[in-house]
Amino acid sequence: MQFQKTQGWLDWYAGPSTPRFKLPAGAVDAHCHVFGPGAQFPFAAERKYTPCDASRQQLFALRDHLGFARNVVVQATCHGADNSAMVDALKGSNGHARGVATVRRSVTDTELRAMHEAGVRGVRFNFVKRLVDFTPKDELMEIAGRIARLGWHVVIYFEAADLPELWDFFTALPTVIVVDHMGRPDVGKPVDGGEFELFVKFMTEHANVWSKVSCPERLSVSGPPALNGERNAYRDVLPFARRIVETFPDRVLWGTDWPHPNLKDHMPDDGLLVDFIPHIATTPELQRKLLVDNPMRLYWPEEWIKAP
Ligand code: 0GY
Repeated sequence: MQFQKTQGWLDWYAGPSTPRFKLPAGAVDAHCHVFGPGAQFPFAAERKYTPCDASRQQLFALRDHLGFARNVVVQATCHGADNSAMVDALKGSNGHARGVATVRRSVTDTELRAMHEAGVRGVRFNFVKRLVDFTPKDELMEIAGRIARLGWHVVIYFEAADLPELWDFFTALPTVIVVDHMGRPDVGKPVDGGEFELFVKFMTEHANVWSKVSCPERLSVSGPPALNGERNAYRDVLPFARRIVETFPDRVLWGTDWPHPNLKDHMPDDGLLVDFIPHIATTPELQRKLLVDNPMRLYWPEEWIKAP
């Protein structure tokens, strides 16, 4: 099937630079997606955008170029609850990728078990209104109860302003919870202001809550490297990410977010994104936890060997 990309869609950046920061051995890109290819894995009828293609082969080429060893492939909303493209990526990864799925209440136990076999270890609940239609909370809670039995976790994606309303639901979830992109703080507000303090309190009071400290390119208002000419761009995001990494070093993950859906102004060079990491995780120990120990503990616990 042929798909017409959403008008103004920015394709992922071909020819990313080689990062100056050398990733630790065994590093995991814990948030990335595949899109189609649409001719093989058609996009969902209920999607809110139609992306460019971004295949598993292209994802794995980027992984090798940047120096990552593994990926966590998160189901993108353009595929709805049809996890075929994501599962195909896991199956083609030689055990080097795990996945996070989107499922509906109608998913069968057999389907869940097949996804587990393929490497799925979580489901994503998305509350970002421009990306998805509303799903009743009782349906999500029922799904959470079922996937908890498989040892999976729940990934949640929401915007900072919605945390107060979602708090009771999130804190009732029975699994590990992984928050996408620090709950999308407004980085124009102070890092010690009320909005981000609420997110820190969420993580402080609930030891089952983890956070991805990813997506500076999505959160930044100060602009991309092409505009300020530095490899450590997106400076306005630094204090937020650094605070989460330093306060919760054992509950943070990092990912490229390749192929970067819905960016309107610029497409980041993924090599530059990797060079952002040592500015938020400033010691080798913090870097090892962020990039190796934490994602391995969550996604490959059977292979994770705690560093001495
Ligand atoms: C991200 C962010 C976005 C999109 C999706 O699944 C998706 O469509 O996650 C976004 O538009 O903010 O994490 O990829």
